[in-house]
Amino acid sequence: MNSIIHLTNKSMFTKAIVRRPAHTYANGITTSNLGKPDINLALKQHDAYCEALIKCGLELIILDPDPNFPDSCFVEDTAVVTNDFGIITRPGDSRRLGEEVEIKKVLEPLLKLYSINAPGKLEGGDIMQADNNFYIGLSNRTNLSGSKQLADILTNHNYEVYSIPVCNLLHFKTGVNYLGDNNLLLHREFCSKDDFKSYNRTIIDNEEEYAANSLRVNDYVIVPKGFPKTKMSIEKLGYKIIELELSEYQKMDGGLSCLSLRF
Ligand code: CIR
Repeated sequence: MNSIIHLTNKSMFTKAIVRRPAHTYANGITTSNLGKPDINLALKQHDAYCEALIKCGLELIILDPDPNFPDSCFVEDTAVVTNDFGIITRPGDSRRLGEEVEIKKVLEPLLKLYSINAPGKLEGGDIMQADNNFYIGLSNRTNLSGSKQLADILTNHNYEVYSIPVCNLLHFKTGVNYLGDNNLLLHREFCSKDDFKSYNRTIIDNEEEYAANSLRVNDYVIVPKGFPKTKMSIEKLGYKIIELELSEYQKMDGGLSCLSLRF
């Protein structure tokens, strides 16, 4: 007999900020060894990403490319946003410092804003919200000062905050993502797995590691194309799926969540 799964959507998103990759995109930071990205294909994949967000019901704010910052399409790292307020980050790799300036201008009329200040470093890819909880990954991009500043802001807004070490991964959300309904995607090698025992954990094996960064947006979960086991596991949880080809972003260490700021 089929079971009926009731999925909730506690925080519906209505908007997203995205930024198209610039012609300098291939000069960005990467450790992937997957080769040089093709900018024309990256732009096509970005268009499909935008269409997917629109299908999920979001109104998009699409920023022009900034050739001075080859990684600036990865807007998620420049801010942490909730439905009520935002925090402008201070990117942890000096090559990305300054990307946050434009994002601040865009968010200022929309949300009450805070900022992470020096010596704090923090990137949005290290921050995961799971309902009333926020997890802050301590990585090469997010330091203790950044984490402490963010934790103070979030606790003042009545969120529970946890700081968790990230090992061998670029960002926290490279290895862990919350889908809602207590469901969590977790890469098998994630070093702090025991911190998530209270969740219904879907463990992602090494060969599908990239799909640990799948993204719940309202009624859908967006999943990178080419990871059938993860796709099937998420479908079994009862979610509707949108699959997207992201090869040109994977080449630059970027996943689904990094390409937008959703609120
Ligand atoms: C970087 O290394 O900063 C970029 N090439 C990739 C950033 C990916 N962002 C994310 O996972 N939130």
